Amino acid sequence: MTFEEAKALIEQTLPEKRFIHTLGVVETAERLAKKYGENVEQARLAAMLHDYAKYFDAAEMRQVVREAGLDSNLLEYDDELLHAPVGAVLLGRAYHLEPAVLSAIRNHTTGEPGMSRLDQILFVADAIEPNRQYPGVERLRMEAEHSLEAAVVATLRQTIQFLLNKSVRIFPLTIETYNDFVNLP
Ligand code: DGI
Ligand code: FE
Ligand code: FE
Repeated sequence: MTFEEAKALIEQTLPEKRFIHTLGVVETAERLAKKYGENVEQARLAAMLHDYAKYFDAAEMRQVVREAGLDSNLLEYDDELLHAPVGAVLLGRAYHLEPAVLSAIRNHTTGEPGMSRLDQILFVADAIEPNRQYPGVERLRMEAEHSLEAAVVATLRQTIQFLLNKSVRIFPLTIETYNDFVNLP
């Protein structure tokens, strides 16, 4: 799948506000890929597609989790978590996409212990793209300028704090990713 094909698909799949967020993620992921020496085309494509399933019906996404044999733990947590792994499964079935691109899409919400540099770039770009506005985003943007791993940790800290403040369940993979990255030198 080419970038232009992905862009046309996403423009017709997502509402305008989410498409604008997506364009911000593309721009940021491209910049980070150049800065950290990762594959720019893969970063742009993964960013364009990352929220493909964001507004899909939750019951249908839960069905994909069962039928595709995804982690059944996903069914015990917020439906917001489903769009990343389910999006990767559906895109992988419908289009020819490299495993590295599908991995970045799959891991963009929770991260994953040991995730690739491309995964890290999309994970951070999603949190800091120019249209994002929340307390602490400027600090994350600064972290991303000096260390990708530090920015991953800072993004997870922000997410976990946000979830704690909302008194909602935290998906174990989010904590596992935090633990994996926090002690890196
Ligand atoms: O899809 P986006 O809004 O661009 O960003 P995202 O894919 O990072 O999704 C963020 C949403 O996912 C946000 O509503 C918080 C939620 N989320 C992220 N990690 C966890 C989580 N929700 C729960 N319950 N547990 C998590 O660990
Ligand atoms: Fe998302
Ligand atoms: Fe997003």
